[in-house]
Amino acid sequence: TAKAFIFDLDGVLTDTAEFHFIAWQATAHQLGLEFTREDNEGLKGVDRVGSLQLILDKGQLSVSEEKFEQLLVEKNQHYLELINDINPDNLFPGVLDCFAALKEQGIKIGLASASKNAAFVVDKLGIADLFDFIGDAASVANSKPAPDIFLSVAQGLGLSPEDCIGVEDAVAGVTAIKSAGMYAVGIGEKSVLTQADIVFPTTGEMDVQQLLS
Ligand code: B16
Ligand code: MG
Repeated sequence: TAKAFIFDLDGVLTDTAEFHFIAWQATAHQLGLEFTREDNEGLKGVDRVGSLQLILDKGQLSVSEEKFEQLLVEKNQHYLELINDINPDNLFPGVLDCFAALKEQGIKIGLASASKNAAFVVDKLGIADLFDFIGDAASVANSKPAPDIFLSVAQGLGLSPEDCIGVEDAVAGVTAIKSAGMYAVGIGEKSVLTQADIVFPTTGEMDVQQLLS
């Protein structure tokens, strides 16, 4: 049976996607581009640089390297302002019960987010101390769908990938888990997360006992 659960952050433990959406939309509008909620769906699990590139590609726009960097900095400042007030109420229902159930059975808990703001966010959510290891998106070479972040967390936990269960809401994230050689739990729709070994509609509905048996 598994020795650790490694969680994605946005879309699994909390909904930061809404704040990313507001900030990216402001960036897009500033560039004279449209940015819809549907566009935002395509950015889930994609890192910051990749997200801006997708927005520019869709608008068939190219900017200088300096401008690109400036847009990234501005978007992140805006995003940080937007998430400044998040608190434990922003946790998805059932997350704390799930963590408690895992701890009770001696299962380790890791975090594998593509976000460079992940440590700040889990601190705001009041769950930072519950993790045995928090991955650092800034220190891995390749972002999701590459397995790097999940592998780095397994290593940080002192476990081999086969002993870990990854939990993800994004297609790129599920691919990352499978490439890492882990069992993949998808959160969302089965028809979308086709590579996942099992899918639950929400994190709160995830059956920890079933996954550990
Ligand atoms: P940042 P996750 C991802 O978080 C988000 O889903 C994605 O939309 C965002 O662009 C990415 O983090 C990078 O975030 O700009 O804060 O570094 O789902 O991997 O927890
Ligand atoms: Mg996610």
